[in-house]
Amino acid sequence: MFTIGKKMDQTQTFEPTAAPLDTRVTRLLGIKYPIIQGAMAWIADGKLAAAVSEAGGLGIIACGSAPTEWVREQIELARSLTKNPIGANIMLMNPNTPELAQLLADMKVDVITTGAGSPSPYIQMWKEAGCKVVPVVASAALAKRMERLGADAVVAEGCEAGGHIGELTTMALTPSVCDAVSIPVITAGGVADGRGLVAAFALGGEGVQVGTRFLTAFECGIHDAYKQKVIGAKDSDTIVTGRPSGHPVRQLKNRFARDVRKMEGGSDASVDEIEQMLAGSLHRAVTGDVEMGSLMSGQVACLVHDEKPAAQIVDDLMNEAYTWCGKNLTDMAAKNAERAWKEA
Ligand code: TUI
Repeated sequence: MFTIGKKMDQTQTFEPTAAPLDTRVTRLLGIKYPIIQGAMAWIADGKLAAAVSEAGGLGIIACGSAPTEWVREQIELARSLTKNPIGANIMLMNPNTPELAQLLADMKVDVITTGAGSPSPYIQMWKEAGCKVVPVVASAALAKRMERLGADAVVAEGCEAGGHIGELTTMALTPSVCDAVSIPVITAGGVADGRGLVAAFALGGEGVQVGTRFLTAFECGIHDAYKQKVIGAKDSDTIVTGRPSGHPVRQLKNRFARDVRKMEGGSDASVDEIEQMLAGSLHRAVTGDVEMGSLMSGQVACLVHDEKPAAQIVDDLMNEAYTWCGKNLTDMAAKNAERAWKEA
């Protein structure tokens, strides 16, 4: 049983009901459900990660561009809140990556995910420290390279996702990556409910990574104004900035995103001016500036209608998926492990 405080003066109890689901991903990571919480920079801290891990999924602390000491504290916090495995994510564009990579190895974090680049230089060190290594990839070519270097699984992230994205949709990317590698593939980008989980399994996935749905978890510390923007979003309310610079980022439409797009679209703004505008934009959003902050979010914000405990988000995802296709989920996962979907 979980006791969850929504606000300081209010507690709710929540009884999880979903049966465990056995897949190669749950076995590899030592978790009950094949649900990984996406690493959202400035957002996914030790408290959110611990709530997801305690609920039977895998919570991930996003190192983002935070100082090394903050990351250490969040790992310690998460470990004080749950005995279940937890993960940490390194965003490889961060210049502090070598120091963070060493910290995660020293602290023997159960699972390390990476984004926005290739973690090749660090995989061996992490494996030697006993960490499971799960790079996020946006192409089959990178997935293949990661498998060769010893990755335990990959997250195939389609461009429906929020934040920094690649080019391919989830619908094309998951099966393409499954055809390229034998290790388990975890589908990300566009998954916010049980239908998304079933769809991910139908594409060959053996687990899902879910980010946007957790933005409105009670344990997610972003400003309420950001949460309300996610809850109010329609399917057409996200926009991608950064394509001209080669760093595309999906976020909710607001004045900031429109201004950036205008500057990118042939105005006289210099690269420096655009970079100045981007600096601190996610932090502004997280602290409540919903007009001039970057409200990173996936397209599935349109499927998020309420705030609830992380444990309930996990439980709902599983129960919806079971309602949709029951025990077939276990069979699909087993067939996906064998890449056996072409057999009768
Ligand atoms: O990393 C993410 N999403 C992120 S990181 C982030 S922090 C940020 N803050 C401000 C500006 C920009 C970013 C916010 N969202 N997702 C994982 C991901 N990785 N998506 C796509 C990729 C990816 C793309 C290309 C991974 C590898 C890659 O190519 C590397 C190679 O060498 O081929």
